[in-house]
Amino acid sequence: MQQHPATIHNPVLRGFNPDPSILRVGDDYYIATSTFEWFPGVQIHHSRDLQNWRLLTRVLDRPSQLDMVGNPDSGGIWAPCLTFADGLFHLIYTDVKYWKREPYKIAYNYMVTAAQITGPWSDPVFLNSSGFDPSLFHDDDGRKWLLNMVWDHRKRNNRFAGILLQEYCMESRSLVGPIKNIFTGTDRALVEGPHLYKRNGWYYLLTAEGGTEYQHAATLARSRTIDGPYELLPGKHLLSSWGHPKLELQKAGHGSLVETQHGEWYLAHLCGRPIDGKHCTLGRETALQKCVWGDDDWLRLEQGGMLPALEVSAPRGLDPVPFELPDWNGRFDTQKLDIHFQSLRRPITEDWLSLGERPGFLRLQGGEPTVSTFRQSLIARRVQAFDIRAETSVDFQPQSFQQMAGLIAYYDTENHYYLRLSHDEHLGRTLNIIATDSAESRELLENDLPVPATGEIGMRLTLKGAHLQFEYALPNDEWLVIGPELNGAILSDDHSHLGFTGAFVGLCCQDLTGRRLHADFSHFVYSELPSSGPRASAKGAVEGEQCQSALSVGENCFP
Ligand code: 6LW
Repeated sequence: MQQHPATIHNPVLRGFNPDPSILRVGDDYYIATSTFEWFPGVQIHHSRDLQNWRLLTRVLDRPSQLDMVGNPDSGGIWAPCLTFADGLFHLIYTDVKYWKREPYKIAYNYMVTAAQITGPWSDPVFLNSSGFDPSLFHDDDGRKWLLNMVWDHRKRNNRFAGILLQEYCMESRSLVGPIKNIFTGTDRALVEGPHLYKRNGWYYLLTAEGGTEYQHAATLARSRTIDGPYELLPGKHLLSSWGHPKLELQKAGHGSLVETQHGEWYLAHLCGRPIDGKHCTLGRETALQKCVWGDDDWLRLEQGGMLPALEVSAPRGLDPVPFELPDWNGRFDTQKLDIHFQSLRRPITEDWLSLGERPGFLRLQGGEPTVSTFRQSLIARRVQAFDIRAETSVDFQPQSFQQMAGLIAYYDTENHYYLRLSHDEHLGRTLNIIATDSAESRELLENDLPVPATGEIGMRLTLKGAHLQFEYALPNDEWLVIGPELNGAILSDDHSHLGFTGAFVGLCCQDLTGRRLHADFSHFVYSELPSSGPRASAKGAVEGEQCQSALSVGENCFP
């Protein structure tokens, strides 16, 4: 018999998995996380013990549910809310069409439902667009309530103007009755991410505050009536890492609660692990904290205080249930893409990606350049460890400098590194690295590197903390370094602008002539290297010199 491990090791969902919405149905636990511009939308992980998690499914997988062509970077799916009632899973989410510039946001809130977590999920019901982070609360009298933050474009200092509450009618599939602002938050400000719970005659409102960076927090308030007034937890915040730069889990906040079969409570929450005190290449991740109810009917972290713990007591009475995870060898000799791959903004369809046209190869038809927010031919997977390697081999016969294919380390359209094979009028087939940093793109090698006119070219990249290096291999030859060591910290939420995703590695193909020339890839192997951890990569973090060791823009990251 297996020994009961006593701890949950955080983060439980490593790499870009923010805004967790946790749910238990019977003996099954689910966490839904935001996916932004990556398609399909809304990632769902599954567990039976809160310790072992597996990526189970993604919900919004057809254009009638989600069409993100043209959506901005870090737009798309923000903060889903997953609940279960009346035999149905309900998933509420925002599709953000515009967000970066003041003063407006364009954010549409929708609901989809399904009898099974793996679908099929319904087409969306439009809810409202008054603000983002919608969630649904099923009261014990059968009524349903929608909450969302309200965005006030008028006010310079408090655009996050509070949490709206309105009743949702299942029969008419629409919002009904008065709209009330039930909570305007604390002095941490920027209130968002509401979730409502009921226990012992109290309504508990859990919100996120402080913005989704280092000042982030989860705030708890309660009321005897659903529409308030809400009184604050003594100490205001259930969770925050702010002011404690030595903590491994930074940015702790935006969360949701679950009660186990045996009456224990856990908070699933957002966190970030900077590689150098500032930059989170793994994006915002999901961790769990155990919580306990006091005699005063307030919920607090089991460890006391509001700081997130790296190791947390596992639930009582739940035997560990590890999953047999499918082990893909990286070769494209299957008919189905590995679940970890996602595309940008549009679904994967045969008109740009095929596993069947050339058996044993993934074929990509050349699409738009890597800066496009429309139709890129790009598939990639999350980076989920600090030190990783990604390797491929590409068979590609470009006839024009406008045709390119290769291996990409991608944050968004403004920040990525791309080792591409292309064509030069004088040199024939050539390699170069295109660095796009803060929306400026340039070729890193002064002169393109010529390679033989035919044959597959091996490409790989190694990312260790903030150090990124590309290599290439000619047919039947060894790996050779290409280009300088690059600053991997640009592939983070914290580089040139606030971003919400995380680093990806993947394959892509462009044909700017419009002729849609294809490239064939024989494999894509992603591996996590040993000794991978922020402490290994960022000496400053161990010594608590996080801000000082940050690259260039460290100011204001800690109090
Ligand atoms: C999300 C908001 C937040 O909608 O960041 O961390 C936004 N919290 O609640 C994007 O994830």
